[in-house]
Amino acid sequence: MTVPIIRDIDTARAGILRRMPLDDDAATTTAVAGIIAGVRQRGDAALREYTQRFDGVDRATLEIPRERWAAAAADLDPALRHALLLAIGEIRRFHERQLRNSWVEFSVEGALGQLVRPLDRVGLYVPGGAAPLPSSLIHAAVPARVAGVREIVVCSPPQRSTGEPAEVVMAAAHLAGVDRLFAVGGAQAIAALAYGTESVPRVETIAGPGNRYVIQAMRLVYGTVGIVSLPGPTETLIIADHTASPRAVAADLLAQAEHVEASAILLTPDPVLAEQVQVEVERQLATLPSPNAQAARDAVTRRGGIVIVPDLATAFMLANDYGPEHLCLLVADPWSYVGMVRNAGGIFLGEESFEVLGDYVAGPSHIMPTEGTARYASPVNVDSFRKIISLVGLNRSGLNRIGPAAMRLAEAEGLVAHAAAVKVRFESADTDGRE
Ligand code: HSO
Ligand code: ZN
Repeated sequence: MTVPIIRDIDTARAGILRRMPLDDDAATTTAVAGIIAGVRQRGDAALREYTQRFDGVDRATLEIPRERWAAAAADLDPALRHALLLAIGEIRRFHERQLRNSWVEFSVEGALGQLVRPLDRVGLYVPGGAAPLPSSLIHAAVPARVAGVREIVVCSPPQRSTGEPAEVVMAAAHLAGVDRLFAVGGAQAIAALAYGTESVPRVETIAGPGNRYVIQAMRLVYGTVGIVSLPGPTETLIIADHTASPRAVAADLLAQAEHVEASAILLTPDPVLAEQVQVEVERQLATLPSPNAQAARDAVTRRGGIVIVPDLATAFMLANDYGPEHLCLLVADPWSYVGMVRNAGGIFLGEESFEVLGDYVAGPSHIMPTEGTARYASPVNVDSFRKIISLVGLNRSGLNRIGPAAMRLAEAEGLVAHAAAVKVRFESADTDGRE
């Protein structure tokens, strides 16, 4: 099956633009709840048992010593090491620009303000599996480091062949300045980070992508621990006009389509481009190896396609309704459309600024909101790892102005002791109980 061309907007809306809900089936939930209970009750013993069962690895200790990841970084292919360091530098610089200061505003009534404080300890999940993604480690660890987090703990499943996370993941942990690394994956890793075990410390918040077990575990432990986001399969929506290169459009669709369960969609007002891209996608698909080609074909045919829209305004309306993780603009003067975008994880502007650069080296975290959560959520950023503490430092003049209103509101709520706490401030000093 080739990538379909959909000529009717309602068909597109009812189909590829509707998103099939990800089935969080009852069996997954039951299995995950059992794993979480096991880790809560039996700590490391349960972690070792699940690691044996699910990863086929029997480890006496779960933590990977620092010297081990330092060695992995030292042994890394120099070009790969350089690429990781370049990416880390770009990500750091981008996130440094996000830092917000604490502020205190003084007036004759005293002061109000807010402290911005980094979280003490955060947990990052890095998937293992067939293709471990070191980029996902650095796209979470660097923002956390820039945020000022005291301790960054990474969990990543061990590979069956080595009993450790992939070399390149360990090397990335070293280069990104992670503090601790555990060879634990799956729902059990999320449970360990949420509740703590003898060896894995409990964290304040967890970030990172994962498979359906990992994501379901995040749902179930949310509240006990912060969860930055629930990343689902990656999504790309390209808006292109007659100025776009069919080869670049097809390449960008396929780049994201090769991720597991991805979706890749093109909206264009140009029927000629639509057909050229359809041909290009086939041509380029033939050059991909297995299993990437199968995954990519699946993404562009079953969960994606090309939609012909009447005009670019309609394309942006559909894109806003869909709220893609990645919105790629391959149109003349892409900057002129930025004001129209309300929902997207990231916007990629122009042919030289495509999403793969964002996946690795552009600077913003590639962990972006999926499944339409861009309606309310942001990419991973420094504030994912920081919190605000409010400061209230009023003086007598402030109290005089707003205190009576507090008292009246307390009375309306029947909260007598609240009202009394205001009232004593207005009673004379010689009855206040001081010596
Ligand atoms: N496009 C993926 C991130 C990624 N791509 C990692 C390559 N490696 C989700 O945004
Ligand atoms: Zn990608």
